[in-house]
Amino acid sequence: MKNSPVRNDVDELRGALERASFVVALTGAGISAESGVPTFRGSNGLWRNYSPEKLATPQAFAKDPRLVWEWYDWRRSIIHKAQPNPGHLALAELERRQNAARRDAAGHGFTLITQNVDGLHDRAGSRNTIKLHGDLWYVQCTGCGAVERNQEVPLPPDNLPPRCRCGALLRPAVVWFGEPLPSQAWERAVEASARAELFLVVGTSAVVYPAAGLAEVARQAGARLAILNPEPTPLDSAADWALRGPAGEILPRLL
Ligand code: BJW
Ligand code: ZN
Repeated sequence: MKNSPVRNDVDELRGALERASFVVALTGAGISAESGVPTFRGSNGLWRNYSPEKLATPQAFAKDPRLVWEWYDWRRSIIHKAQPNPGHLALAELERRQNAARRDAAGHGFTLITQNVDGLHDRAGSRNTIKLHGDLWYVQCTGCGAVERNQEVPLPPDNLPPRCRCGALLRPAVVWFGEPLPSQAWERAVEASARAELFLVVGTSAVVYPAAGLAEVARQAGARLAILNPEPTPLDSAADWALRGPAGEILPRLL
């Protein structure tokens, strides 16, 4: 626990951002909320009364692959129509500024780590993005393991669940509960977090691990921590700043 009270001061955080050589941002579903993409938790995260914890699992897919694909097809249809919002655009701009001003050996002054699978950071222009939970626009064969891009929206209803050329079921190339995160992405995320001077946690309930643990990795290594969220999160008490409000309003004010 920290001794100093958590601060809610955008101007002060902007100053810390300007001085930091290496900044990391961890984003969650909340950053895409203002683009019209439902978050996972909370009443608007529900789909046909199923909680994401019931659908985003290998067990749910094994039991009813069509149901799980219907959920993903619904989400893909929403995300396909969605546009990046000012929060996504501000993080892409922050990356350009940090990289122009200060570069590490690999040429980076900023790393974006996202739990999101929607691709909106890519579409906003972010380049150095680590995707911890995969990408909704790729499918993976449960038989031969082949991974390929698939942007068909909606998927043909008579072809749900979709199948690979080898005959086995295709699944979304995302990380479900109980599955390990992609090892290279995870290693890069830990390494970046441990090097961060300033660590921003944007639009995540911070209840899903190991992603939420990156904030603690950063803090233990000496980073200052800022939480941007309209609601309290379990990380707030360990943070230097907790800015309460929508990411699409706060992030542009930090630039
Ligand atoms: C706004 C806003 C606005 C709204 N602006 N903000 C330690 C302790 C306890 C449990 C575990 C642990 N370690 C591991 C576990 C188990 C489990 C877990 O964490 N469970 C907990 C839930 C209890 N973790 C796992 O299983 C992980 N795997 C693992 O640990 O593997 C170990 C292993 C090793 C070796 C072999 C085998 C296994 C995997 C986790 C995978 C999570 N997958 C999902 C689905 C991805 C695909 C898909 O999209 O369908 O990832 S679940 C879902 O939750 C999704 C998200 O990325 C993730 C996080 O959710 P997020 O982004 O935080 O969204 P919300 O909805 O929760 O929050 C939105 C926030 O936005 C809210 O706070 C709002 O207030 C805010 N907001 N408007 C800013 N305008
Ligand atoms: Zn196959």
